[in-house]
Amino acid sequence: MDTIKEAPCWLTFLPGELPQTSAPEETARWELAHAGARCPLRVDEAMGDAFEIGEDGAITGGRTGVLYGAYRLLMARAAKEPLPRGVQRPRYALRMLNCWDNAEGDIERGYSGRSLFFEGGRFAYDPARMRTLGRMLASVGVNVLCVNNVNVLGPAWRLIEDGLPELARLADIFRAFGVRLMVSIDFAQPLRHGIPTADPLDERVQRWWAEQTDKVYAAIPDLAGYLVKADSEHRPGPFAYGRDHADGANMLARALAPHGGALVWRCFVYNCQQDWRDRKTDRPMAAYTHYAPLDGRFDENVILQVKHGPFDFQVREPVSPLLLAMKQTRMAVEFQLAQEYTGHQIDLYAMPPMWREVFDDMGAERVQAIAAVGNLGRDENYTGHPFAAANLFSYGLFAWDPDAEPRALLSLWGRLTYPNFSEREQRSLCDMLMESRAIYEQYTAPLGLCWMVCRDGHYGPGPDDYEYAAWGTYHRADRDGVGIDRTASGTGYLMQYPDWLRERYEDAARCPDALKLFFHRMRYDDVLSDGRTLIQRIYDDHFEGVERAEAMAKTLRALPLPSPDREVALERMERQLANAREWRDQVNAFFHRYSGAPDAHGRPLY
Ligand code: GCV
Repeated sequence: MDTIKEAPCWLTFLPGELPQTSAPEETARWELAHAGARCPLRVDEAMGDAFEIGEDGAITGGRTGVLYGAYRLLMARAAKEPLPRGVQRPRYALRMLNCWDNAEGDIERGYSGRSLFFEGGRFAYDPARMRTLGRMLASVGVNVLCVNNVNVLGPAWRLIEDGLPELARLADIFRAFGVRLMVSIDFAQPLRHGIPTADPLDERVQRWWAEQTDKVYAAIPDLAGYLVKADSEHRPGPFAYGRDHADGANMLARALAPHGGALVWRCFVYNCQQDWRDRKTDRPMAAYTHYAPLDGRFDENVILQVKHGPFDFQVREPVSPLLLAMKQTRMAVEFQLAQEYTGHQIDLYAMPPMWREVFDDMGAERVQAIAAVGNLGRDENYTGHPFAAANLFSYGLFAWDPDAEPRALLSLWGRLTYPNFSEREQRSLCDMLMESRAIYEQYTAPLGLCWMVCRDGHYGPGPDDYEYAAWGTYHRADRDGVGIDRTASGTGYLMQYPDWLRERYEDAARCPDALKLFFHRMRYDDVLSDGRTLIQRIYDDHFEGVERAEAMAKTLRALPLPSPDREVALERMERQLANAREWRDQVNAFFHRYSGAPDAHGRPLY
């Protein structure tokens, strides 16, 4: 019998012993019985993921629905929250977690240790940790787990070939938690089999994918599908054969269709070999330019997965215009729980307030699925910083119900994770998380400017690190001003938006301050809505961001966090403070040297 030493993260409401079940409804029964809850279960297969908790505590639902119902009931009891009433149905059928784990055991943009799944080119996992992960995911409703990196590197291509028996064993473990596996595949995989091309319109290629996919489904009949990164950052794709992405995606989708699998095709496609001297190519325009004209050409089982902003998970971006453009295509929005540009799970950055903004602008009905890059790893607490688990927890519940309020999600996480806290302590933890993103934003790149991060690893400041590089990520700061005009008179990016968003951003004076430098080029002495000049606002934000981080550190020290969370969180907070000060001083010095403007309050500029 597998047991875990201590209930990790928010799973404090479950016993340490782990279920050894093989189907979700059995897991539901096991969890309820072991938690001492006498709740009858009624399985109504037609309900799928949905469930209803009756007045008498009976749970009715599909095979996965009863499992979600069981977890919600136990969570609500532990957090002393009212039980959800009426039928609870997830907004999206696919609530996906994309892990960027490499077969060699490292994780691309991973900040919680090595891979939970792989080591040395093969599967190497602790079955108890897999079951714990299954529990974590199912408890918040995540139902698809893509185990390997979208950059299919090293031996990862073998996963759907001789790696199938092992993949099938892993799928068995997760099946008990209603979690279906997905795999990232290499578009050029047929080239490994003596086929001289990966052209999606070539019959030999189509046949190879159809036959290989039959073998995959013979091993794992409920695989959720394939995830593909093509023609992006040097990955192979249909462009090499003069084909477009509808040709590429549909070819794979047709191999999956007989098995009910989804083909999830990422839209992170842009020119990563740009000349910084070129002022006409504007990277945020790329995804819309490639995909919007293809609307209506994708097969039913294709889902286009689009990053929430037009760049790449920056601290603040507007919603991607592509998400608003394709009305005849199934779409998924992609978030990144791994804090690549948002503090590496060292600095605090709770994401729900950002998701709320994206959904408020996009509208939940614009997408048919949701995905997030995972923040998991082999660290004892799974997410590096114990508070980074709040992002995984909240993501699952948000994917289930995108109308959820950020504060409610974070507060539920806090109450489940630290049941020893008083009401006051719960409130200060929640306040801290709720303002963590705003604080991080204040001490990093100003007002939606993006890309002032250190190029080597993406942690810490590097104001000019991306300025003369090939990635299409420029701020164009000089002695007069900073930013790129993305309106009709500039690059024209703004024209990719529907009218109501265009109107929000197009006038520099009325554009919200938070995105001012995303959309406009401004002079340092331009005056913002609050009467401050741009340069003074940059200085003020950076000083204030550090002061607020210091206040957060004080709050953290006063919380009765249990060990080892306390030691880990305090040590990371010291690193966050050092990082915040470095950002403040480098960004302020950078703009001071260009503008020559003193700080109105005489604070040190270097
Ligand atoms: C998986 C960014 C990251 C890459 C990542 C890529 C993507 O560019 O830095 O590590 O690659 O996004 O989302 O495909």
